[in-house]
Amino acid sequence: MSINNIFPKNFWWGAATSGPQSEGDFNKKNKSVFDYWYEVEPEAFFDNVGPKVASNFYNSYKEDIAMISEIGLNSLRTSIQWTRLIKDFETAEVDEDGVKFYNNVIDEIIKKGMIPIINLHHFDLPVELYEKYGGWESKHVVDLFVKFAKVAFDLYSDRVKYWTTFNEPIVVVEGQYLYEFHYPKVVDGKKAMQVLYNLNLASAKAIKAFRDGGYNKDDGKIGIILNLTPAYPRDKNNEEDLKASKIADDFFNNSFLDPSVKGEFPKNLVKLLEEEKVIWESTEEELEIIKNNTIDFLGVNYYQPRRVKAKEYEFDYSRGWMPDKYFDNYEMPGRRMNPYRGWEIYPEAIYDIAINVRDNYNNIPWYISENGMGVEGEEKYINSEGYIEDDYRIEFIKEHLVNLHKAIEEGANCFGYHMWTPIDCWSWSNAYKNRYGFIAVDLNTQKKTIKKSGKWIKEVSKNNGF
Ligand code: BGP
Repeated sequence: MSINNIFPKNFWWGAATSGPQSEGDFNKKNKSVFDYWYEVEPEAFFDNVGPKVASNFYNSYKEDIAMISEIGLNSLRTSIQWTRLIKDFETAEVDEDGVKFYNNVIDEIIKKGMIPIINLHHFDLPVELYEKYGGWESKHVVDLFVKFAKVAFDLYSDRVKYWTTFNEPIVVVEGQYLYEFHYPKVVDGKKAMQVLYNLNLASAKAIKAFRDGGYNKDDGKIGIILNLTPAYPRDKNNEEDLKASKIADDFFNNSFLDPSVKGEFPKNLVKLLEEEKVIWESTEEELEIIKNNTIDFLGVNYYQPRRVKAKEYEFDYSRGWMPDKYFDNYEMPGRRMNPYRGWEIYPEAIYDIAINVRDNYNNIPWYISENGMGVEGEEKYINSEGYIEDDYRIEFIKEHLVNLHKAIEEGANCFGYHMWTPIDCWSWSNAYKNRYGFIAVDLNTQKKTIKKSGKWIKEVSKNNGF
């Protein structure tokens, strides 16, 4: 077999999941906003399935990690649930069962020869902190997050060398404060911008705590996971379209990428928010913290591009100011879609992201921390041997990897590729509608079976390419 795409030495072949999407709420003493949302509005979740059982990782982590290592992965990301590790959020007093559980998970990952990457926040704010303080609207919550982060570093950084502060923080801004797809479904542009700022501050403060505490001494590194959705203009020769795409990029990508890598918010964004009188409250001291505590490495989640055009109609202020004042979404004719998720498939964007990071973000070390394809009704692809033949997923991965490989050959500093997700897991309000895993879960029995893509990735990992 000839291998056309060889990846750099020690490349991470892995996959990502999160605490709230895999563990289930077994023995958890506190509730996240998702646990709570399911309690009060179960019909908001596909087939009324909530996060209670998820993929049962709390109970089956040993078997699950064994399966994940069986498909040849050398690295695995999950997250620590704030609501599992911490009993009292103000004092950061731990819950002993949570401490033990994450100890076991981390030890097991390492025992199986994989690198653990541990994330601290995957949309799962404790609901108590929303009720008391308005969640991420509050700087007190920022400080409570830092306390939680310190506890996690203290407990696990002897074994965990790769930490990330947040997964897709812009989704918190979009889902909770602009576009109503996550509880509490507030629509408030000004609050949204304060939350955006506070999340950046929380990340920087956690990074500071990591370095001040010396958790980086023994090769420990800390980063952030951002979902980058490059904004492509309808017509790149049309100035208005181009302007619209630049503003969309500033809002949805650079608003976290710039502070995380360069320590500063994009100047044009700040100017625009000042003019609109929706700029966040900040202090000199906080901005210094953001400036001085940038990331060691970047995780990029890439699923879909964003296509925009100049505004066609005057902006409707009925719900107050919104970023959408400056652009309209553009449905490009002929675009390739994943119909189950409603996301465009455009593998070339991985190359564009890589070149952007190379040229405009100091070529910082980074990896693809999520990429994947959610498909509904995969049981129809089960073959006579009893496993899912997901050739569409293999094709999807190959196309993305070819683009990544090309960028690496041109100097992109990418050290890994992680799929969303190792084992089919619970996906927020889509619950178990679309499946993403290398390994399937039968929800009735919790039986797990390796898909064809799982067998395929094992070869890719073994050969360090394909
Ligand atoms: C990313 C999230 C994951 C995961 C994935 C799939 O944005 O980080 O948590 O859910 O998307 O998307 P979805 O679950 O919405 O189909």
